[in-house]
Amino acid sequence: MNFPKESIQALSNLLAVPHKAAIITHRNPDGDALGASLGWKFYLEKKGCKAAVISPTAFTENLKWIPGTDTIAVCENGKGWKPCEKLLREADVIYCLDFNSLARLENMGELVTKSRAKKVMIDHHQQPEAFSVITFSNVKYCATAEMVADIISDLGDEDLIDAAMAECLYVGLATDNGFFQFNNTTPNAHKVAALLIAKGARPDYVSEKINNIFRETRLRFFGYCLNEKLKLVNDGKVAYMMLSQAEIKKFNLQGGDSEGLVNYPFKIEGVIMSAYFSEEPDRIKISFRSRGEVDVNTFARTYFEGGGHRNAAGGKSLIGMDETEKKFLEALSSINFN
Ligand SMILES: [Mn+2]
Repeated sequence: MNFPKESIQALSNLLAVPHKAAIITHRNPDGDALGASLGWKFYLEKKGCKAAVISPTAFTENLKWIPGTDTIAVCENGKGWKPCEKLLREADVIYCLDFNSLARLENMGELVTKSRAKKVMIDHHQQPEAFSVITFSNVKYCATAEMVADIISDLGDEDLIDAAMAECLYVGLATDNGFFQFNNTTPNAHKVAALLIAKGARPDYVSEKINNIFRETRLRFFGYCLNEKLKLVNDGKVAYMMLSQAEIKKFNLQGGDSEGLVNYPFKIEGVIMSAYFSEEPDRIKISFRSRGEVDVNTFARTYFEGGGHRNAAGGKSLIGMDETEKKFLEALSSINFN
């Protein structure tokens, strides 16, 4: 057993009666959010449930090949709101995957709060809110998809995992641990990977589909950022890049095109924290990454209205670029880099 017996028993009881399920994940869903949600959807369908995945915003092009993405109810700028609302209103159970704070749903959080449906949380982020009747929350997991696989095992249903499900879950697992490179790559992550590969997930295919699909202009944008925008401070321990709306526009970027850029500065020996700031019409969006003990979750929560994990977090700033840079540089003094 991977999870507390009582939680698995409660979920098992719930699944004993086929129900209408809505699976919702966080805004700007990543590989884990979509992979875990779709894997769980396929599983629920095998258990006789009617299951739909809801995304509170659009998702990036590079994830659209994942099996089942064409069935996702997507809300973007108010478009698609009605079908999502209907799914949430009519659901018997709402499964909340890869988030633990209703704020991560933007204005859809309210619909989840108001719904009469039972809520089940499956998530690996820190500091969960208490809104679910059954809660699977464990920060030791590198991915929600890894949790989903272990939950299915605990329920005694490994036999139900088919190739499509396995590949969805493998996407979530591999993207959240940087294809088994980050420090959240545990023996269990490999154990689950072994199971999923045995069930038909293709590691080479998933890696190609996720990692090697740049358009030429995107790679040139990365080149521009690294050549012209990268700054190193704190004795070369901290790297950051700040991109204005005009620069982003010049490269004709599409959603998700800056994804992964924040990790490149770690190629430089000695860098242990990296930040990427991109100016949007109403905010500056920030990604933080770190190595080892440097806690960007706390940093993002304290200074930039965000959060996430110790080594990967996001935030935002509503002041201008110059002020944001100044605030960032000052805030760095709160971190012990030794
Ligand atoms: Mn995740």
